[in-house]
Amino acid sequence: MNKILNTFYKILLVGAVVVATLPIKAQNPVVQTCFTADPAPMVYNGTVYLYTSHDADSTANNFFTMYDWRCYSSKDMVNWTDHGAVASLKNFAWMNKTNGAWAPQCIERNGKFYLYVPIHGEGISVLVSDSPTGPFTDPIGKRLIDSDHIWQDIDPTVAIDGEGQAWLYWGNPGLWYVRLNEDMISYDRSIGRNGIVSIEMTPESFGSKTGRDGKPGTTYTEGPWFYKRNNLYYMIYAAEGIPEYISYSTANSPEGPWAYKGQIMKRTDHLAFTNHAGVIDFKGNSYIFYHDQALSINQGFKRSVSVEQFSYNADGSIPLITPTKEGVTKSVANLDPYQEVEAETIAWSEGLKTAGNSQEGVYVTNIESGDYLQVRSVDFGKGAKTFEASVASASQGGKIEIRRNNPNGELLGTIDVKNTGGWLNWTTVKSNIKKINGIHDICFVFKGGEGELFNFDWWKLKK
Ligand code: FUB
Repeated sequence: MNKILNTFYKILLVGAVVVATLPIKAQNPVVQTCFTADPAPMVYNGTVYLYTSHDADSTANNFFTMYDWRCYSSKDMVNWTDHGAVASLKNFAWMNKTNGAWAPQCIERNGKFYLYVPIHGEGISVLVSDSPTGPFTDPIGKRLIDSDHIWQDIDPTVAIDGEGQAWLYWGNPGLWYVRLNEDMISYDRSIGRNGIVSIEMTPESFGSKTGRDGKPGTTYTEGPWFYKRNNLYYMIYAAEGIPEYISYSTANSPEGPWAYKGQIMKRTDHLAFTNHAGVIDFKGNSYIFYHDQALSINQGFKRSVSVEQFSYNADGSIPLITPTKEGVTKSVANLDPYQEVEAETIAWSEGLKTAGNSQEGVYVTNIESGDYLQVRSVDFGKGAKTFEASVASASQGGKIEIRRNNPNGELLGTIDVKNTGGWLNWTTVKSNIKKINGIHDICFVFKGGEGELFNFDWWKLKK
């Protein structure tokens, strides 16, 4: 993937050279180190956890090639920490699918985290963890949704209403729900058909379209995102297709009836043939996550999650939102560089990959000369004297240049990395850093000879 990306980023880099003293403005897509799709943001404890599906670098059989689910987190909406793959198809010992890890959603209840996942062709299942970043385990050893239409059982979305009732919606091209029991891993079998309620799809509820068979239908296709805000229930979804756009409906009750409200993100050129939205409020702002194909240059099975900030209208309606390259440029918190900062906390990067998971540790890898990563809104306070980094190298090593704002910005310091005897043989290296105070974006620019230089685990400043 990186070599394709390099061409894309070279265009950005040329731009960066021209505006060497300006910060990099592009924040979309959110993740540049791999392909991500089907965003499912969760706000918990002052942090946004962004769960995604994951399009593999190598597409098999010209179809979705998806093995695991990933998680990223942010306290500021511009720097995202990579927690790696937090669950995968291997979590489900009872089935033997090797592809089909589609759109997830995670929710917290009573200190436990429930990750609802579809496995294409195997219906919807649930995993549970004590931590938002896993490890997740399978609490029931079978699929959760016991339906007779498992191929249509994709894209679970879950919310807990004001009375503490959890509702799980899902489906393509139908829309179904269950009332989850308090344990979040079973549901009330007394309603609908063995607990599953099928939503009536009417033009009043989901807009009208003429189907490929010439028959009237609704615009609803897939990717529902269900939530409550100010006493109104929202159902955001991918509509029509292909390509899909994003529409929404609202209701006064979690069970409907739903009223169609129109489009909120139109089809545009750099979007993929699918789209899939997740919406949150965080630190007083509203954000919509979606996916596009910007990193893969128009390959619909290699998608990337992007995000836009938006404002609800006074009546609770959602305006039409334009997907942008800039994304969210305003951070809602500053980053403290005097604590260890994971190297995989990235606002923007070029040429890099990450490896590992949050249990064993995630680190930045695939570092070659000229690659860089940017971290935004770093609060230097009254200034630092020293920069420290944890690195490992089985090759000749290289250098980390610490630059202000962008890869060509003012040089604040340089750190030498030597061979440490192994790619996971971590050592802490140090250098002096020029004293600057206040809040700045910084770039780590990696320099050296041919091939991979070193791995990078964390960094920090010292006063
Ligand atoms: O990512 C696989 C599928 O594509 C999802 O389940 C749908 O929502 C669409 O995004």
